[in-house]
Amino acid sequence: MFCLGEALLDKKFWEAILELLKKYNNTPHHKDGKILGSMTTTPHPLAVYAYLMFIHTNASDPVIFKEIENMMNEIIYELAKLYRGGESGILTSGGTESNIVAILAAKKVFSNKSNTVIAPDTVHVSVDKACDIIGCKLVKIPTNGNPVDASTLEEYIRKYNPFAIVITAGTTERGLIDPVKDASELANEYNVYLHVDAAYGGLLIPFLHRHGIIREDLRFYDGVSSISVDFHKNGLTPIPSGILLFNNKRCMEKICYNAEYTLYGKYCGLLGTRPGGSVASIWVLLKHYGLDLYEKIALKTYNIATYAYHKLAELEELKVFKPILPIVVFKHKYINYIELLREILNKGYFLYKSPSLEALRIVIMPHVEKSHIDDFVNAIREIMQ
Ligand code: 0PR
Repeated sequence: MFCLGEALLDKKFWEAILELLKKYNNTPHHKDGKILGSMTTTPHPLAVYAYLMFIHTNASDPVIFKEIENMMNEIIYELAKLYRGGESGILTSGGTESNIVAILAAKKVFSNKSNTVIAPDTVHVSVDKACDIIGCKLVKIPTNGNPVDASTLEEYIRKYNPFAIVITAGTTERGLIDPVKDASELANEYNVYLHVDAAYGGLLIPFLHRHGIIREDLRFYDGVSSISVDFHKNGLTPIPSGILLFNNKRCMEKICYNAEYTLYGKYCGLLGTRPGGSVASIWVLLKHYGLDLYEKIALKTYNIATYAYHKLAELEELKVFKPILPIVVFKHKYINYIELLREILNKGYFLYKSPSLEALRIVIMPHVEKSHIDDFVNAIREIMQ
């Protein structure tokens, strides 16, 4: 075994190791306020501590690591309160795996339907990936950058007889919220699997709705089969930590495979070995702070997004889209957005694109402060001078 023993006390040993690591330690850090486009953030120190404490554990083995299983059950219990339903779920590596697994479950539950998934064209690329892997056809509903409307959704259900509908609660490029309740009613009426991709919006929407900031809510309305939510986005836990919740155990059983050679006898989901540390990191934050932590984050990020919106809107040359969730999208009225992005990157900032709007995307994650926005707006002013 790697027993460091005496070496740990040896100053020279540490100097050598640090020297080695430092060569690669020039990555940007979220706290510098320059990473403004990515849905990543600095994990909470307690979450990191818990992750490290359970770093040796495998969340796919509830026999050896039954404590992880118990933590997972408590997480699901808490989330079931938030979403008012969802009796079972698995840890995933994030929104991509969650979408793939949800569509796989749907295909197995509704094997009598056509081999088609329908989704608004704002859907995340991982759904294209899922259909490629599973071998299904993905029909995208044109939305013109708006949440899908119920009558169009119904028209597509009638036309394609899909086995699954995927809608998004917090779209990647703009933070739009598809109508979860309307879609759930249609899913019920037409007996179709409805997956709600809330990878980004899952920890924001219920709280912003509660505070009257947004109209849409996110819950297990009758007809919603699964909801995915990523804790490594607004949940302050280390990557990878996604959760896929199912409204009933029968759906979840569909994505479990026999593995008789293991003590548990089966594996659920896409991954085999998966990090128990991720479960521990979600659990410790939920235990210590409760859902209040996420409520605070939702309100803080939303307020800063509103601040950023107003600050950017002061610049006449920009067209700024009003934030729905804490995503601020903007474009220059005359300069092409790719060209503008190049200038912004030259200033040391990292933004993403919203290609469907030919615009740029700022995601206000928990690490973003008002002062970061002020500095960024000054950088934009300099570019435009
Ligand atoms: N669903 C939605 C709505 C998302 O926005 C994303 C990720 C996913 C699913 C997939 O989640 P995972 O990346 O956890 O599998 N949105 C990230 C973003 O827009 C995707 C990303 C990831 C982008 C890595 C770039 C990158 O390098 O920031």
